[in-house]
Amino acid sequence: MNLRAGMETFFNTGIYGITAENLSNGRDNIEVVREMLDGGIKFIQYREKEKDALSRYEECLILRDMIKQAGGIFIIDDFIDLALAVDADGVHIGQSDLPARTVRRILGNDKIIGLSTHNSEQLEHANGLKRYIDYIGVGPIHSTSTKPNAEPVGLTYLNYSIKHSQLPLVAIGGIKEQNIDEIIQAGTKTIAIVSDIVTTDNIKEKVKRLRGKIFSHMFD
Ligand code: 3NM
Repeated sequence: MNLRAGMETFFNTGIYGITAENLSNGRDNIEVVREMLDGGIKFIQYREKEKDALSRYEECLILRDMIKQAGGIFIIDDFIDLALAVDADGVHIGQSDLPARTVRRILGNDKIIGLSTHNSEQLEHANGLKRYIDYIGVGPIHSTSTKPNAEPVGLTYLNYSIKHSQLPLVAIGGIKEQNIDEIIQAGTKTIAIVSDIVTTDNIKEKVKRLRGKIFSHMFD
């Protein structure tokens, strides 16, 4: 596989961290990302739908420098212009965003592109887009108040995608320390967690425990 620069980090990180300031118990995204990095997360997505463009831009300039210094990869959810403006490492897009091929044309060849998928048809379609995208999201595995209107896909679709995806995948949605084992045992190497990390008092220790579970399974 010919990996885009930075994608090796995707495989090595175990946990894919995603911001959610509204769930972070009064802490801002900068503080939360600092803790994630200290806990060893190297692949971080900025997901922020509420703030205005200028606030997002100013925050992402700081995050980009912090994450770069820590040797991490910085992905921006949805906003292609923001990713270009702050020279992030990539973007994550959903099924109703601009087509992957168009996003690739806008971003050029060096940026990472991730695409959310929620069923087998979308997975097959993503396989056909593998020239343009670098990884897929698979979820929501369980129902989650972080994305309340999304229908959970369960382990059935996770197992299907592990078998059939021609791209690296990240499992997401309702995954927590208490139920992560079944996701790991299914063979998932990269797992995205929002609320179980950002709501925790000691994010660094939480992340260490979660990553430890994934890596100990790999060496079983
Ligand atoms: N994307 P939590 S599920 C941002 O299925 C997001 O594409 C999903 O949050 C998808 O870890 C989700 O708190 C929310 O359940 C994940």
